[in-house]
Amino acid sequence: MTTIKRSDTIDLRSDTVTLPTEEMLEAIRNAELGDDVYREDPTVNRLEEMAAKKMGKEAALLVPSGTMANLVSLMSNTKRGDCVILEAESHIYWYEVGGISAIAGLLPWPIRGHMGALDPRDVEAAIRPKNIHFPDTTLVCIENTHNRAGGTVITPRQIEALSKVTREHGLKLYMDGARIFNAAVALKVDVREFTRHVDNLMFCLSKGLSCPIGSLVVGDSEFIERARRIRKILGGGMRQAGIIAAPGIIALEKMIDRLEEDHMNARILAEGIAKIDGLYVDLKRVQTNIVLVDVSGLGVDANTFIAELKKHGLLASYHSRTIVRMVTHYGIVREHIEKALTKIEEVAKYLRSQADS
Ligand code: TLP
Repeated sequence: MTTIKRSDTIDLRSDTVTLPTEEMLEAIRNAELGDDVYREDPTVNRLEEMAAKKMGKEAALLVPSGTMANLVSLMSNTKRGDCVILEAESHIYWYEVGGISAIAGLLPWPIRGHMGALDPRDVEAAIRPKNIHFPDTTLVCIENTHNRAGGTVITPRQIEALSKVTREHGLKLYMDGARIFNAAVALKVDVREFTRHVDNLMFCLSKGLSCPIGSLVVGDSEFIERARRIRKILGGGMRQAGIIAAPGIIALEKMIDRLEEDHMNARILAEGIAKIDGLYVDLKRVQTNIVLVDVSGLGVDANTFIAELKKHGLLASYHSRTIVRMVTHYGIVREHIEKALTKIEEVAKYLRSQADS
């Protein structure tokens, strides 16, 4: 049984809007609890063990959000003042309120990737040599799937190529794997194909996997011990966190394979939009559950288009001046996609008529 919002509005702003399943709510109610700062919450311990095993790493740590997972990981992989190479459109660089500098005290060194993927040669060229003037470059971050690139998958082979460079130069390789299961489902491979070449990573429970809260930081035991202390410094040490972990266990057991449905819906949505006059979708980028729609052909900006969609009961989010983002997720079924396409078509027609008059 599923819990779906009783509303006619179709919400494609993000997969973060998903609601927990009935089974998750039941699991929260029945979870065995303890104080997790003392490491005595059996449900949290179980989820962390499951997550580590699934990712092929030694240990894992539950944190409240993806943003905290990235911050804890940045701080656990570096020392203050270090230089961190990351993709110029990455979530860490764009959407985390500058925590990388404001809290972790790091110098972000952005490099533009191709469809979200960093070129190992660009990374190698960006590593600062030992020099009195330069900070130490100690970490490279990748994002998989890549949100702003349109949910694109960074392949295991691309990660392996990057890891050769990071290993050669003694740097750590970290993956913001907020949507790593979308990547695994898209390529139909075990998630460990993506994790084996990185030193550590995080993934989110609260996006496509539909949990209300939670992300996991995963890596070797020493790294996770550091991460546990840093989580505490940041105020993220939680007590009876089993109420967060319980739905997380269900997510790992039951919500991964169904991501395929979100990917199929995104594809149908993207192909439908691509046929509408004045709208453009780069279909190569539609590899998982995100669709980026360029509305510049209608002569309007993204905010105008989003406001019109809203009047028709369809919610989408802002990506950039002329690009609108739509994300498919649990709770959105094929019928919603058909309805969404009708609404988008109506809005496009209206805006075209406005441009002509
Ligand atoms: N992304 C959200 C917004 O913050 C943009 C979204 O709607 O897509 N890494 C990646 C790749 C993410 O997409 C997000 C959330 C995070 C980290 C942060 O996770 P939370 O929202 O749990 O802090």
